[in-house]
Amino acid sequence: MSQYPQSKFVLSADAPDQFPPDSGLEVAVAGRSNAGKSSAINLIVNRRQFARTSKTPGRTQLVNFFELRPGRRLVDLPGYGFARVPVAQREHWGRLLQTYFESRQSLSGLILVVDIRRGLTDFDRRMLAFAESVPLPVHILLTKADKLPRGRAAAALLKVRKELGDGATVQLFSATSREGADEARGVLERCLANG
Ligand SMILES: Nc1nc2c(ncn2[C@@H]2O[C@H](COP(=O)(O)OP(=O)(O)OP(=O)(O)O)[C@@H](O)[C@H]2O)c(=O)[nH]1
Ligand SMILES: [Mg+2]
Repeated sequence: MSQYPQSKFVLSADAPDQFPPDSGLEVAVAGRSNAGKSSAINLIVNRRQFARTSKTPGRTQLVNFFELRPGRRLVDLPGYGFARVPVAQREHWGRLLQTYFESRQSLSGLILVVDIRRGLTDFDRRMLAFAESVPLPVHILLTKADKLPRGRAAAALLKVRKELGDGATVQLFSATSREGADEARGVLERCLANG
């Protein structure tokens, strides 16, 4: 059963004036296109195809708001770094994300989803710097951990942890093997507990 029986999709926004009321608290999920953001949300909420996943990068092109329970939300952000998107659209997403991060009062944490086989990319580092400037607590899900042997997954975790220092927390995660779901839920709930 879902840990969030009251969870439901709220709306998809293509412009800031479509965002739902900025009250309560919410945690945003960001990351490169195709990293596994929507899959991570589905495992955390424990509902299949709650957030839509796809093999085609760039699937989530809107800011999708989900309510976990009254006044507590999870936000699926459009993936960044997908090259085959027209420049105009990429700029539109960029502005949308920037407005979201700069104006959203209820934003209380960021979950950054990173494909463990790629590690942190420059896009991710930019996102981390941005979160630090807000400031916003960041938790990284090194996802698709099922794709690596245990030893290499552990080494990847150490490497990212070293690079981050105290700047953010990081864990192994897999939407396929369900590894790390409880840990991620714990971090999410701590972010949603204050206020
Ligand atoms: N093996 C494995 N595959 C995964 C995992 N998480 C996601 N995938 C696959 O990776 C692809 C992309 O997953 P999504 O969750 O749609 O990724 P996303 O980050 O939401 O992508 P965009 O919304 O397009 O930016 C899909 O084919 C998923 O099935 C995982 O933990 N393990
Ligand atoms: Mg997605």
